[in-house]
Amino acid sequence: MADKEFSLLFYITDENLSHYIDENIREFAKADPETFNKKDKSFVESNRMNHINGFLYHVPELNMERGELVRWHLFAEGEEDIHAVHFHANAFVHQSSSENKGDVFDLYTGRHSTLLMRPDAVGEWLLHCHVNTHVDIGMVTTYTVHDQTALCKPICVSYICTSNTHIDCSLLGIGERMHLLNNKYQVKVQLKEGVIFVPASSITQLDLSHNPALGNVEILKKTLSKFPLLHTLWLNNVNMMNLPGDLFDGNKLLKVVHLQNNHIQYLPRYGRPTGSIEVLDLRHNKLKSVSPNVLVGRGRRLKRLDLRGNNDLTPRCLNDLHVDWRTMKFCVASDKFEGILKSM
Ligand SMILES: [Cu+2]
Repeated sequence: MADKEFSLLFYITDENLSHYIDENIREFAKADPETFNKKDKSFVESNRMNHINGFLYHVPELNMERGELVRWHLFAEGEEDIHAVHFHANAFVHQSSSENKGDVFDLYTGRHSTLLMRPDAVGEWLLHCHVNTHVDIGMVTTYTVHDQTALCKPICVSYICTSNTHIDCSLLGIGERMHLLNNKYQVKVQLKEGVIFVPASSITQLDLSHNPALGNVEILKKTLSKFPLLHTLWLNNVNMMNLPGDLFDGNKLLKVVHLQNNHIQYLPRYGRPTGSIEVLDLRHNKLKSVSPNVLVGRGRRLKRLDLRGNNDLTPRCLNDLHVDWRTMKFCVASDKFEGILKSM
């Protein structure tokens, strides 16, 4: 049993043959049908409607969920012709004598076929006939793949072990997350068995990504100070503009920090924030330069620095790096300059 089924009829309707042709000439061409040249080539062509299910350019309601099984029943009727039905972004499987995967299906007039699709590309995608003279005048639509999980109300995912508690709150909205951290800075976790409160002071891994409120340094500092045992921290996509030198002062055990997709332009001098940090993930920020002190500063524990996707970093900046290779095991720079770093 299919999760969803759609039937698409590819049809060319010749309105030159319509009983209403004279009426249409009178109303839309503002001409006298008795004297009007009905054999005019462009007039004849303009009355050939290349449609799907009777619709030109857009078939409504072609909505589906990511991952569900979709059956596309394709039919072609009318004039003898071929339609090359092209699905953008998602492939289908067609069963004939064997199983074939593809994204274009040749459909002949008078035939029908069923294609199976399990869409995984979310978005609004084109679906059209590839025959130029068909698609140009209407044999085209879009279909939309929704992501149902995005519509669900998310809850925190928790992994609680005796020595290690990981709360993943990256799917929550701002308001929900602020509620989550109550005044005592316990984290409220909804489990199947009921609600439990985990003291923030016992949490070692915390994912606070996608929370723009944390782009405010004061809020971020206050929040982080309640998690003294943090070992791993995710702060991806939080709108962070800079990385204050004292940001992680209250997190003396912090080893892994992910700061992807923020707007950080400069790192603080003296290497202070990397005091205990061993892995610093700064992918896709706006870094203009990296101070050597960040790499060899106090602590000297940094083992992995990931700078990929910082396309404003210049070769000169990277040449100025005095990487302490005794401790630094791995450094990836902006994609453009990877070669320079390797040769250092
Ligand atoms: Cu066609």
